[in-house]
Amino acid sequence: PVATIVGYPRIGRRRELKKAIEAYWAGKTSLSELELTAHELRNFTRERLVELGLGRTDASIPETFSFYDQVLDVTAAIGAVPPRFAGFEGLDLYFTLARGVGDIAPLEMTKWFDTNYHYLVPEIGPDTAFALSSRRVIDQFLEAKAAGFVTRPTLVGPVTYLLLSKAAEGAPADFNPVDRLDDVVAVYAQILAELADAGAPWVQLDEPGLVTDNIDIPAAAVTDAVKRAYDVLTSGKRPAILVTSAFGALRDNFAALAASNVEAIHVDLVHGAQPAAADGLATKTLVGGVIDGHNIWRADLGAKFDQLEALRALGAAQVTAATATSLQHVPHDTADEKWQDAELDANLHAWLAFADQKVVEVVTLARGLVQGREAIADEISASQEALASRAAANGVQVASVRERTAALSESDFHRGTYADRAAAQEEKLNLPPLPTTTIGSFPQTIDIRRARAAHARGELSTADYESAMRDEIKRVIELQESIGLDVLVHGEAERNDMVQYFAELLDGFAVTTNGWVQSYGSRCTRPSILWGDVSRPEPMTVRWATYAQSLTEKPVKGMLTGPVTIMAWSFVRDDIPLGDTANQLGLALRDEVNDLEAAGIGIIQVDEPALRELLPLRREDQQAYLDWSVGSFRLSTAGVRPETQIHTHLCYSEFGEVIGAIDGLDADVTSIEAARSKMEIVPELSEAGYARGVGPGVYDIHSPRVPSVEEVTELVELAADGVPGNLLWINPDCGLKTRGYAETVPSLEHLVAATRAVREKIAK
Ligand code: THG
Ligand code: ZN
Repeated sequence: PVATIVGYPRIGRRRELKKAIEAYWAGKTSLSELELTAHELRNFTRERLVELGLGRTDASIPETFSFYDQVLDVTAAIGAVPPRFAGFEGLDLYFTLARGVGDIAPLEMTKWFDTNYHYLVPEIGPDTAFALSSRRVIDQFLEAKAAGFVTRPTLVGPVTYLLLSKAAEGAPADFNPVDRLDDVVAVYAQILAELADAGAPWVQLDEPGLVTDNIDIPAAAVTDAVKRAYDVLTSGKRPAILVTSAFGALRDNFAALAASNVEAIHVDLVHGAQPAAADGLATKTLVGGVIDGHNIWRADLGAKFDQLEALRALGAAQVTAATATSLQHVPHDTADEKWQDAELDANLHAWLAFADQKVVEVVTLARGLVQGREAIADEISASQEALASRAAANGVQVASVRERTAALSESDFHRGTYADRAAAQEEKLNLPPLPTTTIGSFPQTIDIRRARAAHARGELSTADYESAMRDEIKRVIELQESIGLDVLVHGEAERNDMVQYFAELLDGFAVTTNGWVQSYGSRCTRPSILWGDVSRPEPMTVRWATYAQSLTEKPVKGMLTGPVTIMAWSFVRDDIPLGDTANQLGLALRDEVNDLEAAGIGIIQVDEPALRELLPLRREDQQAYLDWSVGSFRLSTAGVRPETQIHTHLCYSEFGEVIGAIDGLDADVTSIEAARSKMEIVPELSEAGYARGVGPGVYDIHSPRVPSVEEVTELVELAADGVPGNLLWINPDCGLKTRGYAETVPSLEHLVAATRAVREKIAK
């Protein structure tokens, strides 16, 4: 095939798969109904891809359906099931691996490269037994064949699979999952043989793991693993093999693959430079990943075609066109969107490319490769005109925003010394030792969701909606007072999603109606689209915060989402440096922070749960990222007086590379996840030089379990051992939005009781 894609969204244009899976989990439908929906969705997808221009019978359509996750699919296929799941079978085993049941913990979930997709981490030990255990990949090829398609079965490749695995509990300290490569490859070889028997002309093995810097394994060992794996896989009965990369350059692994007997190598020319010529290419197909599968912008087809022509100079037998990554990271189709503002609607439809538009781009480039550049001259001009219109459009470059960022100076990023701030804050806030608080959100009840949905449909007036939200805020304030918390929150009833809420209120953003992207399993988000220069037309949170503050004598925290997190969970611009957008957002939030302060809010929290998420994959790129990301946070918070206390919240317990950056944020108080790791983070933070307020989470909100007073006391004492009393805050791990009141109230009561007990002990 001359045109192909690495992968396609599988959740369905209207999230059909999500709904079918959740109905099955809820016991509302049978397994056969779920299988039928999935079958129909797969055939619909194949038909749609043919309609968009991919070949029906030339193996250009990749089979990238998954019921939950592509890494879990391999775990199921090779039977790499940890012993605690013994007794489960088939799809029930599959979903139990993903979700756990009772005391059986699910596989851990973690981010897939630098996307917002999360995969399930395999647990591999020296004794893990591997055997072909699920034939879904073969069955789906046959299903396609029965419907008149010849498609390309796809699996996460063996090297990436093991690089993404963690050592099973009890494995020796020097064990690495990659040690099991030969055993895993043996099962892959069996799958390839069965695919060949089924008549598959091609198979795709995704090896994005080859582009990243690995902490545990030197690059040379990874390249050795590539050689070993593909030596074995190319020696047996098999379809032709396409190895895909994605998310960066293959570096030395490119030469290793070129020297191997695989038939085709995919290179990501969006996130990595063109590889150097290598021995062995003369017999291979080079698949040029030129269309970005990770953003939503329409491409300059002329520039992309240039890249493909440059690739031809490497002397491969054939060069073809493809996406740089799977399209699973973008929504289905811009045709499903209609923006209220007519000018914005016309603009975005001309500028954006979701998955379906990107398939058409690839198909167009492929036609150029076959018929010559002239044959696609019209499409190239149209794409360039769209880009020119975007560059010149209202709102893309806003002079007043540019003037403000250009005028920034070093002092805009700095507050006074922490010692001065701490003294001023102590005098102003007059809090007890070990102050108690929560991270910000309270449970989003069904009534709140209903009110928001009714308001969105126009069935509930804005006045009635706002009054319902004010009632909820009042209830949450009274509840926190009765529980005895020291620093209160308004509970965020008025917010749908912590990023979308701000995207709707800031200039420069658009939100979508159907632009769902899978986050993990059946869960999706609708990333906002950052298309123009960002500014804040008017205050966003001030009236909610001041209303809440008017109801209580205790301090109410102002709650904002930080610039890095807003960017991490949106589709960002590709026409200006990320750091420029970060500063625009930093200034917009700074205005909000300053307005909150002026309105009498003495504590303001700016959450950055995604600070670590956006960290680049390559070490050489990380420092520059940390500089602008930390800078934008400081910009947003450095405009306040010393007595105004700045908090931040981070959502993860392993800081790794970003621990220094946390200190760099210069927040007065940092709350972090710590309950599950038994406060390990407390000494790590102080070793890294952090010596300001810290709120290590003392109860795990990710579980519905109510922790006992004793349990919480133990964690509070542990934390108190590592942090001076005047710096320690007591709070749950994370926001309470996803919990119910039934667990939330007793858990917080236990938190307050435990804190009081420890305070008394310390006083003695
Ligand atoms: N907001 C945004 N992006 C995010 C998160 C977020 N990305 C990373 C992280 N959090 C992902 N975690 C989740 C958790 C829950 C859900 C999605 C991603 C979720 N989604 C609902 C669903 O799929 O049913 C839909 C939510 C909605 O209606 O908006 O539950 O917090 N922006
Ligand atoms: Zn959190």
